[in-house]
Amino acid sequence: MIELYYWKTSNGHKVAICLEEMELAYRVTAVDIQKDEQFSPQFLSINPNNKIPAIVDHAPSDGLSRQEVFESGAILLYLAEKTGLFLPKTAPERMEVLQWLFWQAAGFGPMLGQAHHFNRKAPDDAHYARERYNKEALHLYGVLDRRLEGRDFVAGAYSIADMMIFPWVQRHAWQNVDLNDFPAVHSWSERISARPAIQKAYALPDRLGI
Ligand SMILES: N[C@@H](CCC(=O)N[C@@H](CS)C(=O)NCC(=O)O)C(=O)O
Repeated sequence: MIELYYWKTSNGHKVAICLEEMELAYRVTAVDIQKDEQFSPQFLSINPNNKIPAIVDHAPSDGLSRQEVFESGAILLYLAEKTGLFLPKTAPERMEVLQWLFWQAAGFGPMLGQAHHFNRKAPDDAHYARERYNKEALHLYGVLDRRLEGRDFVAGAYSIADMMIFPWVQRHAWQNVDLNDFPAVHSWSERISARPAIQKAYALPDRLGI
């Protein structure tokens, strides 16, 4: 059984999607980040960086009694290695997935997170920062759009790289991005939205009543 420490944000959705796609049994502990529950001593003992998502695997494959993992990219990689799913076993296909996974973790996620903040929360005089992150968002969507031209998924078959990137594209309006300007991203996003596991993952907040 896997315990998912979760809130209904893009980073939280990534792991819910992955667990649903892999059909793994899991239970959810909601960590309401609007109520600062990520700072509870119990949660900090799992993720000292006070951010969801995190997991505790109570039946790791190596026979240990538990394995804790934080950082969404590390969690998706852990689950892919545990199940042997959604990550090719050999190079160069494996490296292709991993480089797009890291691209999301190191660039697409953090930059778009700043765009969310400055577009939605910062005071009116934050013009410079807003411009900077909106411009960076357009650059990154351009990179993704060129990558997806003529491809169904980001790196070969549907993989943990797509699961990493998709929930942030779902929030394109918060980033002042019009998906009509990025047709390959748009059709990829529709292809992924149609997957039953995605629909189950996005129904999780309602299921939890949060
Ligand atoms: N790099 C981290 C980012 C996680 C993250 O930013 N989580 C946000 C919600 S989407 C959070 O928990 N914020 C609470 C806080 O910073 O106190 C990952 O990919 O897991």
